Amino acid sequence: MSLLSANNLPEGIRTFEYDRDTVTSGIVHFGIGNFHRAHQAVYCDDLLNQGATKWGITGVSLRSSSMKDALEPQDYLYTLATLGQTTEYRIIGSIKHVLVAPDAPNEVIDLIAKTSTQLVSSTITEKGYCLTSGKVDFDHPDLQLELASLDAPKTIYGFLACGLIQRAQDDSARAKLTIMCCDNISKGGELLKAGVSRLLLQHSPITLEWAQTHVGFISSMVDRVCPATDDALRTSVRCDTGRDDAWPVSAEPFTQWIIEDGFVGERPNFNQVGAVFVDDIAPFEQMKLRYLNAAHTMASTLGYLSGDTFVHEALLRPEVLDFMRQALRQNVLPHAAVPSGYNGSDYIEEVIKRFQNGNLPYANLQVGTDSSQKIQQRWFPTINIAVAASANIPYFEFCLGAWVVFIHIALENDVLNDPKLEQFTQVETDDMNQRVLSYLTIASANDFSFFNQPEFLQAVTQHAETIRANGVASTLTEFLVLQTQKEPNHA
Ligand code: CS2
Repeated sequence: MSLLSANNLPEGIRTFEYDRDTVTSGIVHFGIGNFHRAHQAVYCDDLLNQGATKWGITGVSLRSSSMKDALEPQDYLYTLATLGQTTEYRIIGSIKHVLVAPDAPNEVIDLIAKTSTQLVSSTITEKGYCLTSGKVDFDHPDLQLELASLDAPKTIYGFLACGLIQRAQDDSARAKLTIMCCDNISKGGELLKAGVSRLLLQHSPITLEWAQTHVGFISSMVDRVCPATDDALRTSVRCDTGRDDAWPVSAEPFTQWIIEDGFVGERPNFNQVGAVFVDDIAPFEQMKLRYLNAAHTMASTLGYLSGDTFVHEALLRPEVLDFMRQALRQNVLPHAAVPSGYNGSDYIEEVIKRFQNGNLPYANLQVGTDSSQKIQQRWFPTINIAVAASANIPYFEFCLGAWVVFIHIALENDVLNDPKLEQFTQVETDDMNQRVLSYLTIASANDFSFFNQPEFLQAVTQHAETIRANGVASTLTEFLVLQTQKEPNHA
């Protein structure tokens, strides 16, 4: 079996059509994970196929060397397996190199400073932004270290600040740079600007001044469901392509990229390969987070408690499918507008259809990873709006109760993967009301006004108690019977 290469591929295996030796890295991307490799890197591969050879990618890993270690021996090529009704394979060549920031900090800084770099983007997951209640938390230990000194940057903010300080030595138009967030967070570009600006104010006010005219911070809405890679995928790739790929990636057929058009340097023509540039990104971020991502966390939480491994298995349960659909229709749709040209009810059905893809092994525990950070973006804003409007949101009362039970059981099973793991383990009480208050506080719910509504919290506790005592299936069924009686449009 030969190592992955783009030569002599079997019939039907698509590969790139450009000479990789002519490709330069106009893009530096923080967070070379599966999502980036199945999303932005594919749009870049399409651009490179059109001859725009300056839009290759150098990846930066802020923590682990595992992706570099896996891809370097295969010259950073990898296989994308698109899991529709059939599986389609494609060799992606847009990633030219990967740096591991802790091992090569100066190379990372030099790359950000290099004027041939025109775009820095990020998929570092919610926890990578050091947020509390959706804002950059400058009390975070890593940011405290960087406020004291930029000699050893640790966060994306630190590396960007160091790179801009170096880049600011060149005052030309070539030095203009766009920094783009590609994570599932609201106003990600503004968060990047806030973190970088605070460090520049501390360490180089002159660079902060320079950045006002030379650096643009933008957000984007990214969408493609991409499961974690397992040995089953590696085996499929080996059998179907005749190549060994150390770290292939799989994804659903659907892909979407909406980009805030605030570029200040050169702008890759992503709109020529399926992305859309918009002036106002907020409606798209809101639709993605409060419909798709909110539903993903609902389905995966109920699915895990039901004993299912994957999201599509959970949605084979009528009670889970009905809950997710009605939660979106009854408790999200009235409080979260969708962009003009979109229909919320249609979007809900499209999301459900995508999640029901039985060829897409997306694990409930993968969605459950970092859930203390995710629900702040996905659930809390809608809850806050509804509670402030004195609107009933029984589905959020239920799924928040289910989330509390998920955290507790995942802890007992030693499978909880969350940046607040230590705090969760320190909650030792038999009182469910206390557990609810403690877990929600750990998830920063106390920063939201709904946390001061005792009726809401009592309902959450009651559901948590019943789910813990009777199991999720019967509790969910009873809940839905009640809701069906109350909701004339519950269909
Ligand atoms: C998922 C997202 O794991 C998760 O939290 O909800 O990664 C989701 O698959 C993507 O946002 C889909 O675009």
